[in-house]
Amino acid sequence: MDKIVILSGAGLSAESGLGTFRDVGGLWSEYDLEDVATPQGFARDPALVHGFYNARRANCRAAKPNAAHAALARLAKAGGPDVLLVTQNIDDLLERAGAPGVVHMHGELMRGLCAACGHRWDAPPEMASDDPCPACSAQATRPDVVWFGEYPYHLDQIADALAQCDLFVSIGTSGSVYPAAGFFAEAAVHGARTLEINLDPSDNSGRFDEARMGPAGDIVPRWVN
Ligand code: BV8
Repeated sequence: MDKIVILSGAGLSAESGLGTFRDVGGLWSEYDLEDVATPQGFARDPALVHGFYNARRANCRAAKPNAAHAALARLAKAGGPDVLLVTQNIDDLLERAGAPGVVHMHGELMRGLCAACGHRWDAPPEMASDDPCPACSAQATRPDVVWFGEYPYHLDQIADALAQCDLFVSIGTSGSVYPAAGFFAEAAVHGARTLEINLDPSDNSGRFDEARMGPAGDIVPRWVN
């Protein structure tokens, strides 16, 4: 079997009702990214940021995986170590669809992080800064997500996979946030074929070997099968 790396973005979860960021009416049209997705914004107003993520956590709990999540879960289960699901998304819909080994490079909405000791735990529905850390009791609770200016998670594991894969697939991302947006070029330099599945052209459309435009819920199951 080909070794495949699949990068997903907010468009993968759009048909599950979770907002994207940069589409019309997206999250960045309602909130200023600087206020809710940077460490500086969190330092200025932690309650605003926790409120932003508590609302998204409630939406996520109410959402259901869609046909694209289910198809990727089937592929990852069948492919074992040859298929790596890397996601920019912080929702847990791929896991709830049964996908194994999902790599959340921008963190996970359903986890809390202690800024004092680094402990991570399953987030309660509503999280606040003064929630005591279950490990060290410090009141330094933040969402376990990667904000702008912070280092994404699992970059070494992702770089190794990009260097060895035969096929790189990008699904539901505008290709506007780095380093994720550069992964397709990294894979291509190492000889991989590249495929983009997206509703609309992204920042890097035209630089992929192949593109299939349309809703992930239609395109991904057909591509997987
Ligand atoms: C970092 C938080 C240091 C969690 C997010 C070059 C190299 C490295 C860094 C940079 C660089 N240039 C600039 C930077 C800095 C910065 C950056 O990229 N800025 C941008 C704005 C220019 N990057 C960082 O700060 C990153 N960290 O750089 O560390 C470093 C340096 C070198 C090397 C390594 C590290 C940290 C970035 C993470 C920020 N955190 N979110 C959260 O709240 O979720 S980013 C945020 O945007 C989300 O994580 C999201 O995943 C991400 C990308 O957005 P998309 O998923 O693409 O969503 P979007 O709405 O944009 O697009 C949706 C797409 O879906 C559209 O194309 C649409 O057509 C499509 N679609 C819609 N519906 C459907 C669909 N497709 C299919 N079917 C549908 N139904």
